[in-house]
Amino acid sequence: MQLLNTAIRAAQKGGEVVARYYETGVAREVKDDKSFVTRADKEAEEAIITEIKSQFPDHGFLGEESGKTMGASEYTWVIDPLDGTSNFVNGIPIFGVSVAVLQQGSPVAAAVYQPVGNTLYSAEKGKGTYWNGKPVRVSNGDAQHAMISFGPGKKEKERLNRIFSRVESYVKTKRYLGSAALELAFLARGGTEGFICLGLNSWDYAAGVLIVEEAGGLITHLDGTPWKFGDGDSFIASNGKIHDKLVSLVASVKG
Ligand code: 2AM
Ligand code: CA
Repeated sequence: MQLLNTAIRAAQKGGEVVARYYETGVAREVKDDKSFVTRADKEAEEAIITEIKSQFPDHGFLGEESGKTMGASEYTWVIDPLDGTSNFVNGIPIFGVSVAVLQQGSPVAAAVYQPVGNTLYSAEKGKGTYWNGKPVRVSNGDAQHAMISFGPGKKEKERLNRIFSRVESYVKTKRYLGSAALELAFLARGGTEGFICLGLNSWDYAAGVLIVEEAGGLITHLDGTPWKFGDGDSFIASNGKIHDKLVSLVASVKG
């Protein structure tokens, strides 16, 4: 519980920083000013790490900004202070702060905080997923009525685009939302039915994957075999019900 509370508090502290930058920076002006985002990122990550260190001074860290610091303990905090950077600079409020803690390499507590709207998603291993403090589960929606979102594709943009087109006739709606952490959280609370991701960085999804699994969702490799944190940056996450459908759709698109 102390791990979860710290994850939540740290994500909210980071969120206060990025929200302040978001509100004071007119999107048009910050769009071409990379230093604005860098400052927001750095300051938010510092606020997050300060909060965690006040509770757990010997834990390790892996942050998008500060890189990896090994601690003396079995716990490592994986932090993305601003997930959805492109949305942030374009004045689109789909961005969040992602904080997860790994125990021996596996996420055990997680928080994803969306500052605009003050929305918190959290999960603790074996204890379920919470949306603003209320327990939530993945949806029971079938493929025909599904909304599926997609990660950025990293080095496999063309393949991702082909998959994006391929699912057209099998699902109701498709989205690139631009924040993997939030997309996993949206799936967990039943807002969407799936998230297909071909290459991310581990800080983008460390919190989100626990939030999905604790909400009853399923995450596998692209070929449908079991996936766990540390297995790599490409996976299919879903409500479980449409999982086989997504796996077969992805398989039908040649790499
Ligand atoms: P970021 O905002 O922290 O950069 C966008 O679809 C999602 O993918 C976000 O989670 C974003 O994180 C991440 N992302 C953006 N560009 C990326 C890249 N080149 N490689 C991996 N992940 C990326
Ligand atoms: Ca990110």
